[in-house]
Amino acid sequence: WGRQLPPYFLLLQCDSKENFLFHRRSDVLMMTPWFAPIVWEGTYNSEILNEQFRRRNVTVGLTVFAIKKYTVFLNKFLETAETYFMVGHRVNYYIFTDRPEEVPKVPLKEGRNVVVLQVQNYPRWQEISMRRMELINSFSQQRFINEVSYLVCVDVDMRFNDQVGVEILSNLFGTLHPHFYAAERQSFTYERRPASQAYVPRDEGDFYYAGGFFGGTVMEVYKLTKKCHEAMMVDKAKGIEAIWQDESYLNKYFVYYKPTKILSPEYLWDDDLGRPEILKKIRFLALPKNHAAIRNK
Ligand code: 2GW
Ligand code: MN
Repeated sequence: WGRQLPPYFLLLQCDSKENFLFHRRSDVLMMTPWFAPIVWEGTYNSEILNEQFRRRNVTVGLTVFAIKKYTVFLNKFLETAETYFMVGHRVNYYIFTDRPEEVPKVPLKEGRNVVVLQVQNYPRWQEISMRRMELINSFSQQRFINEVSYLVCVDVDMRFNDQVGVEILSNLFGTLHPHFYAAERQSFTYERRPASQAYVPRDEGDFYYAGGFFGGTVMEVYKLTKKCHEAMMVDKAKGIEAIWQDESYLNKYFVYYKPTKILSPEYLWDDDLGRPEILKKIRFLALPKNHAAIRNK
């Protein structure tokens, strides 16, 4: 049964990394003012977390969209996910695509499945990106709710590069955008036109979150995607599209429905930004893409 814990005052005095309860960093913010943990390497114990989630026999759904030429990203994405994503846990990959025949056959470990979901293509790339909210929403209700506990919703033009495990899971989580994790609120690229449903006033907003990595329980992701999709439809009817498409609506949502956990930029990095000392791990990395060649084909 339980482990033997040293007395509390010893923990406070103890600076040793040998101590299995020593998990803190002084160089980064580890918790929001609403008591949501911010996940950085060195702030948690994956052995304990893995035990907790294994005991619940949790299944995690990873949603990814590969429309048109973006199927080229699937092979590296899936291969690296097999190495680093939720190792030792049950995983369903949900691949939304208009080209099911281009989904590569990647060897999967036990307890892991690929589910191909055929969807239509939209001519505008902005629409492809934004319609993800609608599709995740409708499949959450129809399917995901019966198959998985948590959803992780990510971009496909990425590779896993280090462990992404159950430390990310919580009711509702978002990821600090790699360009803005150290920036001031004034510089966040929220939608600033009051006419848009994604509008965030200058004196509101806590962080700037990335559109390419969010998730939570199926119920919370259902609620998030519903609100974001509805907001997009209101804007569309008025001929407005938010400055960063789905990312803008996501950021609006997180201002008023605050995430219960936040992932550091370790979970969505771009090497164009170098590799600052603060990053002990780079877990999920943007692939360089030839925009001209891959877009609007
Ligand atoms: C996207 C832009 C231009 C031309 C095509 C596409 C495209 C995107 C496509 O042809 N097929 C496709 O499947 N996608 C999906 O949309 C794919 O899953 C991709 O990862 C996602 C977002 O597009 P992406 O990754 O090219 O745009 P980023 O990396 O600049 O994404 C950020 O900004 C987006 C909104 O502008 C989203 O918020 C995204 O989550 C952000 O990471
Ligand atoms: Mn991307």
